Amino acid sequence: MKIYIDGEYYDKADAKVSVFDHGVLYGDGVFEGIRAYNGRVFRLEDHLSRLQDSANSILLKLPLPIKDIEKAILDTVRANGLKDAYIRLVVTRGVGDLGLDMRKCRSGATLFIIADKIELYPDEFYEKGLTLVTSTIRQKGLDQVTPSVKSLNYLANIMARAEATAAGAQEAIMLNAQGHVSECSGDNIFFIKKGKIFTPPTSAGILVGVTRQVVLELCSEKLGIKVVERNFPRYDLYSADEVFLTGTGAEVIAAVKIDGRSIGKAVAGPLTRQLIKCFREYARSHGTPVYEEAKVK
Ligand code: PXG
Repeated sequence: MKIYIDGEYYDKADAKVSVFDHGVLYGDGVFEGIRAYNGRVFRLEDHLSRLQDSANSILLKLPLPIKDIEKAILDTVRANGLKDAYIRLVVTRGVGDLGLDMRKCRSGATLFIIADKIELYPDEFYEKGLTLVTSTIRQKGLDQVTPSVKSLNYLANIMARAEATAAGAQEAIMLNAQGHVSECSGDNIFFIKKGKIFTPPTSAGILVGVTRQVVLELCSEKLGIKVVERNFPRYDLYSADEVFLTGTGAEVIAAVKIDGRSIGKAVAGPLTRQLIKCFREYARSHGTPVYEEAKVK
């Protein structure tokens, strides 16, 4: 495996950053998780634009112009000879001293890129659906570093996911301070009731998922269904016909059990199945080509 760090490639064992990097000392940095399907990087522009927005929001100057970061991503996938990949891009504040002051990180931000094979939910989960529990950990408020910033501070999400695992579930729902559903530890959430689709708005405190955006587009353009972005309590999930999650790793996947309640018929419902199919077809035929022979549709 070849890992990109600040313009150089390293073997896995040698791919290291300093213990004085503020990414390590304070979780001071931002990241992206991106997928490549069959030699094309999916929604690369959307991921890079979110990276730029996250960086701006924490006063972090990216070490390279976006065009050069795009090239580094494509080069890294190519250097690893991958067609289907999970790409983790991380920008840390860089090497500083043992203090919070970001001005001490004089060498500037560090960018590293890992391109690896993808680990997915087993196929059966796409038929049977996931089990969710509500986490006791609240989503960060909008008066904190907003959840829309994909920052290196993922502890709340990690602890929420640990609660799900301890309860025998795959994902955890995070409520915001108002008690509204915001998102899951690593996925956005949607529900379907009487043919209408609902999802929390950005103002509920969510990561504005790239997959979420694609699903909004596919619903309106391919399925002719409008998605309503509004706040809702857990009750709406419990009484939904279908619930599904979206994320780069999971794509689109049904949730059929929530806090011990069965949702709909307790298997992936018809609209969710249609969306899974629609998303898969779309994701596998669109994206930025990594190798010359790949053609953009
Ligand atoms: N909310 C949170 C908190 C996330 O971390 C999403 C929503 C979905 O966003 P995208 O842009 O991916 O549609 C995420 C993304 C993993 C993994 O390894 C997690 C994510 C992405 C890729 C891999 O669990 N989370």
